[in-house]
Amino acid sequence: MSSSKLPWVDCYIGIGGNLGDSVALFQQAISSLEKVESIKVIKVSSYYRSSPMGPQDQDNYLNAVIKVSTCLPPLLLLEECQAIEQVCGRVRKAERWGPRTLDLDLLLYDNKGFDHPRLKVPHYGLLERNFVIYPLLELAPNIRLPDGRKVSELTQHLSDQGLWKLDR
Ligand code: A4P
Ligand code: MG
Repeated sequence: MSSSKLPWVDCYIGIGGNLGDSVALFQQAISSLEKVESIKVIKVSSYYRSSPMGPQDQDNYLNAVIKVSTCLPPLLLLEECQAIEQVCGRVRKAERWGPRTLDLDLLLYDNKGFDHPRLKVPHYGLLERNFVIYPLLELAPNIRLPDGRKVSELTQHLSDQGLWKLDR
């Protein structure tokens, strides 16, 4: 029975990668999300090429944001995302912010905040990363943080340097 399930809520997932065929891996990840019964993919932002944050001796990234609706609680949504990362060839290495095939970060879950050892929402890097904010605001220009602050106002001076929107 579905009575134990939560109501459907909107969530935003950041997607990034810089190893392998990133466009194909993004498509694979999006189709994998669509196949999960408790997740509906609502909209995908434009794809952006971005210069790497962290170690500079790695390729540019491809980034985008996916809006989903889900009845999964946050930790189960994270686990679905991590399972998809694995299927798409993600290997976790010791190097911080090193190259990766696919990274799925849970940016926002409904209008709620979570602080759990395995999950912090909003994602800790949300407001500082142009490769997250520009695609997010493309999907949801009026979105707010759980504390009510408007994301577009908090990031209005965030430069788009090192970020290139791709034609699709
Ligand atoms: N975790 C906690 N909160 C969250 C959340 N909101 N969403 C935990 C996802 N995971 C969350 O993540 C480490 C742990 O964070 C997880 O086990 C989960 O329980 P990870 O994906 O295993 O490792 P990571 O991604 O290497 O670490 P981190 O610090 O999350 O890195 P970021 O922030 O994902 O940054 N440059 C460009 N241009 N574009 C990029 O997309 N990405 C990174 C990685 C570096 N440089 C980049 C980009
Ligand atoms: Mg990550």
